Parts: sequence; C-alpha cells; structure tokens
Amino acid sequence: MPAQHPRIHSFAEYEETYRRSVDNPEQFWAEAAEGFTWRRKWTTVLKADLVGGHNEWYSGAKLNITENCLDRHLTARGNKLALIWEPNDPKTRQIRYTYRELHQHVCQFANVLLNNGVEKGDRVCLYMPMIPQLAIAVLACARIGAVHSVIFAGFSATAIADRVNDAQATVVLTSDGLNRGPKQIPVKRVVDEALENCPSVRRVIVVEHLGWPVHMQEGRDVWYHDEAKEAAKTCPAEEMDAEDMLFILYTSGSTGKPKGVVHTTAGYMVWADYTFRNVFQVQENDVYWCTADIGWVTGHSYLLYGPLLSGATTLMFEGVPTYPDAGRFWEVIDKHGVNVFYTAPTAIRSLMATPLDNVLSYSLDSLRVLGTVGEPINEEAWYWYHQHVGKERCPIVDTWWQTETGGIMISALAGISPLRPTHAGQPLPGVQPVLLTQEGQEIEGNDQEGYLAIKFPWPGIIRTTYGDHERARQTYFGAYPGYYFTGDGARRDENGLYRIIGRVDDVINVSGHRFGTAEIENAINQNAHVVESAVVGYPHDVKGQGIYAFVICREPVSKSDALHVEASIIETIVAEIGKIAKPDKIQLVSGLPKTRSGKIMRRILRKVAEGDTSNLGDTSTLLDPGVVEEIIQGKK
Ligand code: 6R9
Repeated sequence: MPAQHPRIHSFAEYEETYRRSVDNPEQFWAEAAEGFTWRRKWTTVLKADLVGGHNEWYSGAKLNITENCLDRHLTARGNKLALIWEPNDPKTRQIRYTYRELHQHVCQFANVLLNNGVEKGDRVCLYMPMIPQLAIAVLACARIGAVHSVIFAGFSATAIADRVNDAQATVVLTSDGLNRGPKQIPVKRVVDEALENCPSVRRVIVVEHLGWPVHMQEGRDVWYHDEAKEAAKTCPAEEMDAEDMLFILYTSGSTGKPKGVVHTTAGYMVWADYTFRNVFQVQENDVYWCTADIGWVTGHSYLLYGPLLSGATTLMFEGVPTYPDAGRFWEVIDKHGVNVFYTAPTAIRSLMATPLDNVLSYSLDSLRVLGTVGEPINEEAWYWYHQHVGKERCPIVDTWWQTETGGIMISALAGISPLRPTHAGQPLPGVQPVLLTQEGQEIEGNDQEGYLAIKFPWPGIIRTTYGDHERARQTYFGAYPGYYFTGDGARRDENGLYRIIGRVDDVINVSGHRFGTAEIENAINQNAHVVESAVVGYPHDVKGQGIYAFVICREPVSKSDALHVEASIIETIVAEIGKIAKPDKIQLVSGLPKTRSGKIMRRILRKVAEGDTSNLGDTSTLLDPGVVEEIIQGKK
C-alpha cells in the first residue's frame, strides 16, 4: 500500500497529535503531506494571513490531484473497487469501476475535454445528475488543470446563468435528463435556457443518460459518446502549482448573490485526505457511502476526493431516500455491504417519520460507523439513528464544517473520541477554534457560548471568492481581523466539546442547504406583484429550518386572489433559484416592522414565524408599531 500519514488510533494519540499540530503546525502539515505523489516538493509549508485572507499552503510544490486519487493506487489497488454506482431504480443496472477502470475513464474524458479545446485554468461548469460520468468529469477537469464548478442539478436556469457568467466558463457539461425518484427532469433543456444569457460558453458536452431526444445547437453542442470514440484512455496529468485553482463552488452568504468559494490544489488535497481517514476510520476493505450530491461540498470532499485519495471504495447513489419506498437507504446498505454511512440530519428526520418497519426489515449488519453533516442534529433524530440504524453499536460522527473550510473541522473520530448527542465534539488536529463575543473578545474556559471563529489557518481554508477577493476578505476575515469567522454560533460544554447552535448571520439552513435571506428576497422582489419582502427561517420538524416570507404587494390583494398571488411568487422563486428554495409559508402583509432609519426588524419577524409572540422585546423604535399586530393576526 502507498505510504501515508498514519491514522490516529486512540484518544491519547488524538490528544498528543492535536498538541503537536498546534505547537508546530508547519512540521505537522509537512509530515501529513508525505506519501503523496509530488512532482516537486514545497519550499514553504504555510504562508499565513488571517487579516488579508491570503493564505497559502505548500507553496512551490507541483502536483496533480488525480495522480494522487488514481495513478498512485494502481500498483497496490488497481483491481480494487473505486466507485460503485447505485441507480435511481433498484431494478436497473449498477455500475462498478476498479481504480484501473476509473483511471481509464477519467483519462478518456480528459482527452475529450482537451480535444474540445479546454485548457489549463479554463472554467468548466457541470450541471449533471448523480451518474458516474459526473464523478469522472470532475476528475477529468482536474486531470488537465481545468477548474471545475459543479452546479447542483436542482438549480434553475437563472441560477446556472449567474454561476456560469460569474466564472466566465467556456464549457458546460450536462446530460439529456435526470432521474429523481419517480420523476424525470430534462436537464439539457434547463441548460439551453440558461445559456441564452451566457456569451462565454462556446461548447456544451452532453452525456446520454435517459436516452431522451434533446436539442443540439449546431457548432456548440456535442454528444460525449461521439467525442469519446476517438479519445485515448491514457492522458498525462497536467502539472499544477500547489496554489493553482482546483475548483469553484458557489454558496450562499448573508448578502446578495451566491459567491464562488475557491479551493486550490495541494492544501485541499492534504486536508480532504487527512480528515477523511481520521474521522471515518475507513478500513482497507470497507464500502463507504456518502449520500450527498456532488453538487455540494460534501460530495466533493467526502464522496469523491477524500475517499479516492485514501484509496477507499466509494458508493454513489443516483436516487432519493424515499424511492421506491422509504427503506431505500437501508436496502442499499444491505445490498452493497456498506460499512461507513454518512448522511444529513434532514434525511434521518424524514425517514424517522415513516413506519419503523422500513428500517427494521433490513439487517444493517455491515454498518460500523455512522456520520451526519450539514446542519445541527436534534436529539430525537440522533437517538433514532443510533438505535435503529446503528443498533447502538456504531459511533455517530457529527461533522461540522463548511464549503469554505474544504473539509471537516470539528468532529469526533469514529470509535476514538467521546460522543455526546447533538455535539460535534472536538477540533481535528490543525483546527484552532475559539468562541468570540460579539465585540470580538475571545471567551476563555468551558461551559461557554459565543461566535465560532478559527484562529489559525488549516490546509483546506478558502483561498478567495472567485473574481472578488475583497468579498472574501470582508466576509471571512474582516469581521474579526486575525480570525476566520464562520458565521455560526456555538457552545463549548464543560468538557470542551463543541455544539453548533446555528447561523448567527442572515443565512438559513433548509434541509442542509444554505440560503441567504437576501438572496430569496431578491428573487421574490422580481415578481411583478411585489414591492418588498422579508424572509426569515423558523424551526421545521423535517427540514431543520423552513422559509417564511413576509411580502408586501403593490396593490391590496383580496382573500380570493391571495392564493393566486402566492403561487405566482413561488413560481418566481423557482425560476430565479430553483425548487429547493420554495418558501414553506408566504404571508401577504401591508407593511413590515421597520425602525425609523428604515431597517427591517427581523428579530420580530423571526418571533412571529416561530409562533412566539408573547415577548417581542423592545418595539419602541418601530416606525409603525401597529404593523406588528396586523402581522401577528395574519400569521400562517
Ligand atoms: C459541509 C456543509 C455550512 C453550514 C455551517 C453550519 C451548518 C454543517 C453542521 C452544521 C451543525 C453540523 N452545519 N455541518 N451545523 N452541525 N455537523 O454543510 O457545508 O453547505 O457550506 O454549510 O452548515 O451552519 O455554517 P455548507
């Protein structure tokens, strides 16, 4: 087996390792980077800058991440399964690729990209279903040094266009259509609509999946299978600089449009690998399954890069947890002998709400480690997962991290660290979290609550926001200079275990997906009926948070017209962002609670949405306190 940084085996070793990572970070991360294939070693391990946000890792090094995901394993693991693909419909064919086969497919796809004029540094957008070609295409981009920007295939044409234009992508990869449970969605048609407004795109490569007829634009669109006929199955990897861009991934923040989070090559690689192997403790013959879509960061780091860097067998699932029935996850686990299973609390909560037989009729004997990610897990869901899925024998790693952190930051190490339900636990080696007061004072000691920030760079730290470094600096490094600011609030318990409470900014987390309230408001305000809107999150049993929109219309809306207007607003949101941003509740109001200076008092709207109006706090600064009463009366 390729030599690699050994994994942590005991809690004492974790403590000792953690101490070393803080006492001498550069030596620690130099050691962690041994065992990879470097074309040239670094000259400097870390150039830290938590004020300007210009952090660099392994400067001077040359490498290609796909040589580390694929080529490096060929001698010892060439015939080992790299990727297992489970289709949407359990009755149709699974696909399995060994490391050698995956390597060939990636090389072939890389040659198709090269033959279509894609060059190092070009941005390639991928809008694709969860099929093996998506994984292959992502790696193919990395193989030739193109920057991949995966757009989750639930976003709308407008959202695609925003992302393609922001990245100035020249090539888009897509498919004819996709399966999502019982539904089929014409993906290419959405791309066609998006590209009407994307002058930078000169080529669209379409992967056939459903066999649907699609419109192919002459001179722009080509079928992958036609292009692949001429493409060789070997392709030398492009030599990349440690700090060359690997990918852009758009994510929502508290202001305006989603921003393109940029990760670079070497630091991200070391971080994805290190966190994957230590948190999940995957063994050589394990089957590992992360249910996230590759359109989100979890799919990048823990479906694709982390597992492949570590030489693991990773399972990719096209479908949804409830199709053909709510036992599907458990059926897949038994069918493939999954040992390590990583999913989102929202999925657990939705399955919990179905008859228990859906899970009890499967053995789940193969499972050894469970994980969650994306949002806080409530106690009820934790215990259900522990008892009915993990049969009280599998540790649950509750992994806290963000698109911007590249990989897991705070989590138990499976089978090693103490577990406390609803607590992410302790920081990984290399991660130095602190709790800050609103003014930016560090809060010492345990049993404390504050704003979660990180006071030292780690290899996976966000490098910039694409095309606009100032935005990254302000958002992450400007709030509290000298710290990376997470936007989350957290509590450190009496033993030093962290519990993530939720966002402290105007970001809401719906089923593990991030939305800026401003982003949804901007979408709503595009509707012709609308003058102004305010969006807040409220606790939702399955989604974690639901979206509650308060909307002022141009003209008074009669009761009988209200349904029509609300449907039209929903349509606008679906067109601007996508179905995933549909509000749960829309309340038409005649005014919003504003201060004399014109600021919306969201605190009051949040209380109304939560149904907790007994104590609204100080409303004396409101311009028109009467509006609050009206809103309470009309609450949905
Ligand atoms: C990986 C991912 C990041 C935000 C983050 C936080 C929330 C993620 C969590 C969690 C509590 C956990 N979050 N993991 N909250 N416990 N284990 O989800 O990235 O989509 O960027 O979201 O998700 O609020 O700030 P991303």
